[in-house]
Amino acid sequence: MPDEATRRREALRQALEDRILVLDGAMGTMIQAAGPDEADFRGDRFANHGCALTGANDLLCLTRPELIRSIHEAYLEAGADLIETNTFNAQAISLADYGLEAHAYELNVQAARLAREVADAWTARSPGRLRWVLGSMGPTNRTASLSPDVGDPARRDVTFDELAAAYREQARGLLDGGVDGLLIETVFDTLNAKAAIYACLELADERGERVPLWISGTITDASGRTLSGQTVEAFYHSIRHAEPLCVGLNCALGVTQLRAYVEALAEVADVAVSCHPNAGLPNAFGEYDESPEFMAEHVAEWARAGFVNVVGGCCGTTPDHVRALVEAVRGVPPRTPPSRPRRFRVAGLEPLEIGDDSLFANIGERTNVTGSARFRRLITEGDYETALEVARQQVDGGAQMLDVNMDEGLLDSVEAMRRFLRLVQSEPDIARVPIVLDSSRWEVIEEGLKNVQGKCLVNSLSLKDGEEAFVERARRVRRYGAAVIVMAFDEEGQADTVERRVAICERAYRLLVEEVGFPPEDIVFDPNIFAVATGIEAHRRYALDFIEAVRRIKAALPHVRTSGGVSNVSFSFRGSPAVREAMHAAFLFHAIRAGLDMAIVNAGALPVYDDIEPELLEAVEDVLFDRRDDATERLLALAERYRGSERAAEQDLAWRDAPVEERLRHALVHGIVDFIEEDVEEARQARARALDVIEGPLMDGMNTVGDLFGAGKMFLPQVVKSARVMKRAVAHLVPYLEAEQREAGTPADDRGAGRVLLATVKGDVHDIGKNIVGVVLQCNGYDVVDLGVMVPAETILARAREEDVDVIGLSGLITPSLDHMVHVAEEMERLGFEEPLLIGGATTSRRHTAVRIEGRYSGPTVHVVDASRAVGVVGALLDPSRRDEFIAELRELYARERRAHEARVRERALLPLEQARARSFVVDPERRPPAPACAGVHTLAPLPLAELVEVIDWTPFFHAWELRGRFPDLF
Ligand code: THG
Repeated sequence: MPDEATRRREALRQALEDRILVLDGAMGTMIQAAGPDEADFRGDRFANHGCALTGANDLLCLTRPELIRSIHEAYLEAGADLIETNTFNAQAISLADYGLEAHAYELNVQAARLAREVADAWTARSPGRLRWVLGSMGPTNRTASLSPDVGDPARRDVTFDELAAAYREQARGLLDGGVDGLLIETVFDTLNAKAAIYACLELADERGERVPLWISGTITDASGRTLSGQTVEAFYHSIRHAEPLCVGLNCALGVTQLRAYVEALAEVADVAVSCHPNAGLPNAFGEYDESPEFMAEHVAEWARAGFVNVVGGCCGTTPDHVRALVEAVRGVPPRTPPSRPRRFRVAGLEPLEIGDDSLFANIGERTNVTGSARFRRLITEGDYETALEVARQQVDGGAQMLDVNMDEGLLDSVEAMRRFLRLVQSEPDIARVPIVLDSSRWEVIEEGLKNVQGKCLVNSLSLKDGEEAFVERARRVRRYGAAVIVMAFDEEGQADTVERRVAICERAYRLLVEEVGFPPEDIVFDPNIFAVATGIEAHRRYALDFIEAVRRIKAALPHVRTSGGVSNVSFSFRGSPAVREAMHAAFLFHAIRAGLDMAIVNAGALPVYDDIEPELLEAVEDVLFDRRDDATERLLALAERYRGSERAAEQDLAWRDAPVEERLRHALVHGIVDFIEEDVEEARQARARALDVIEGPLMDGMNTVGDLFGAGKMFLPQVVKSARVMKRAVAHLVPYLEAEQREAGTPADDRGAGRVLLATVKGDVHDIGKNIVGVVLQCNGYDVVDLGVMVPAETILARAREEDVDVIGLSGLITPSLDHMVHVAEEMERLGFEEPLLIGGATTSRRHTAVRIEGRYSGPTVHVVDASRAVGVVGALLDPSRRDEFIAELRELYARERRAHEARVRERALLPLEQARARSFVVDPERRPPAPACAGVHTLAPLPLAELVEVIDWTPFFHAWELRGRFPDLF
């Protein structure tokens, strides 16, 4: 490549760090304004073309080059730093509409040359200031993830391979014509974009060039998702492998509607961020109304808020818009991309992140033709609809990813993989979770990669066929943008000692990281779970050795994750589900403590560790830990007793004899719905009010669930079941609660004693606590506006205005919710709210509220410890005679909390390291909660953690960055 071009690309990278750059505005609007007619489109060259060409805008580069040149001129004259080639539709797939597909390459070369000439002329006039050309690559007129036919959801208009071929040709033309980068834009389907990325990466590799890629997605409506259903964060995870120079959003919405999404993108993207919005939404006449001033005013605010590195315009914008944008961002420093920690991140329609010690993830195993006789039958019989239900059950049962395996001798596995995954993509409840592509055949995995828009996990690669094949496939996996499971398997076979397991993983790690450039956080090692208690001497240490291998791999190989197929361990006990499930729960309990990050499990069928009968647990752990020579015999003998019996948790009805409070707790912990109505009814009749049942035994039961989850003794699938029981219990009580409310006297108007908005914040789906608060408030005469779960800040605040609420209550159970709450508080401040803000949910605390939230919002901010306090708090806030005093006391309390916090931080900082260690549970492995409860992402551990947090401000949990700086080795 000529030096001049390399220098320009380097200068572009540098310029993005130095200032906010301005991209040009719409090409289409300008062409329309010039009003070319059919003869213009045709020119001499296409005078005899077989079909009408009006609207084939890209063709004008050949037939009316002076028009396109003048548009580029106008934008550069307005001050744009970057112009886009007139090639939005110039690939064979879209050009086929005009019978122009044969001219794709030529069109791109010409368009690039044209833009290059104009840009270079401007650069020559002011050599200190470069102008760059981006090759525009639109989304095509077909979509790879959606069916064109409602009757056949597995149908597609276009395949990944067709898209990749068309994009490849387009990219080749653009590069040959001299563009400085490729802009894959207006991405409404991430699978289309992934095909474009695949083509561009492959081409760049072949040309030996480092081609800057720029990827810009489109949010199509107020759902905040792409047309194909991804959230902004899931979209970013899915295209991150392009290592883009810049990622952005464009088109579809105007500035006002786009703000929240640009902000969300700016939060997750560790590269430059761009935005080129429409001039508003098209009006009834298809025109765009937002004026240059209006647009510039908003964009200036984004720039000052630090959201953007590049701004520009899309449909409806003109040189005047660009001129206004140039003024708006002049002198405003560009956003500094955050450096994000290396984390395992995959995505379906929604993102999934696994951080250090933060989250253990279940992968549903049942969508596997070799692992489930039922699923195999459904697939071989072609009953895909019922097969989809198997997937749905896994996700409903708490699976956070889905393992899909079609390896069956008599099946066309490639076709089955394609068909099933396409169907999954059309079910939003299932497609929500990332897909694990499980096959021992590369063609099947590759077919999977070509049919899923999200970021998948490939299961698996190994050194079985030697280094060359391994490296080659890993390169391809990377180009498709997937993470990878590597099995501890090499040319000699599958590793079955700790040493071989670790050695193979180390070798694979070096190859992946050093030779392929694979990001270590995208690597998951599976050091082989084999069956124990097989009667074969050599198998006795299999479980122990797996766990030890996990420990060593995590210690030796930075940033990697570990996984395993848990049901393998219990193969010897087929026919005895109770024993198998006990083995799985016990195995997981210990493996997670050793650092296991994810596992392929039967998500609906994991008993609670503490529930395993002590005798069975001991026998199971004797086997898993190889504690006795006769461990297998003893477990087999015990299994006889369980053989054919129902599952452990359900078989024994002795719990029915306990007092009703105990029964309710039992039902909640074990997720048993069978008796819930009768038990709740019994409890209700023994109490004065239905509300007392919620505030008493049901809340107690949920607290037990919280404790067990916090201690790693329950897993997310089980907590999901508990939530169902709770919902059924509350549903039974609702009519009584309503009657009590009526008796208490219906308030004068429908606002009741006041109107309270409740929402579980964005990113969080947990709503039991919030629902209870809602019920309790309603029973006390308040009008509750419940927005449900996963509610973005802008929705919360828009509805709060609309409904004119008196109080806003935010709920959340997982740690990232804390940040979202801070964000809502900041937004309330920015938008001039004054209403009280209530904070509640398992990860929230008075300390966090005082230290991180209260200071961001001038209105009253209150942490509500549990649902039973909500009424008291809201009552005090809305009673004019008590309000001021209550708020003054609160402010004093929180100020004290902050001082105490600061004192603790200071004290820690002054403490000699040894003492800090001695006082800190963080460095004490025994007292450190196991993975699921650990801070970072998922935690429901209010109690043990709340106590422990008193001992030290645990960084990920409370974001105590101060400590991290001073005691780097503590964290
Ligand atoms: N590592 C990785 N991938 C894997 C495995 C692994 N994929 C496949 C497998 N192992 C994990 N999945 C399963 C799925 C089901 C069972 C075991 C492992 C299972 N099935 C019942 C049985 O065979 O008894 C079937 C019962 C039925 O037909 O319903 O146990 O280790 N990376």
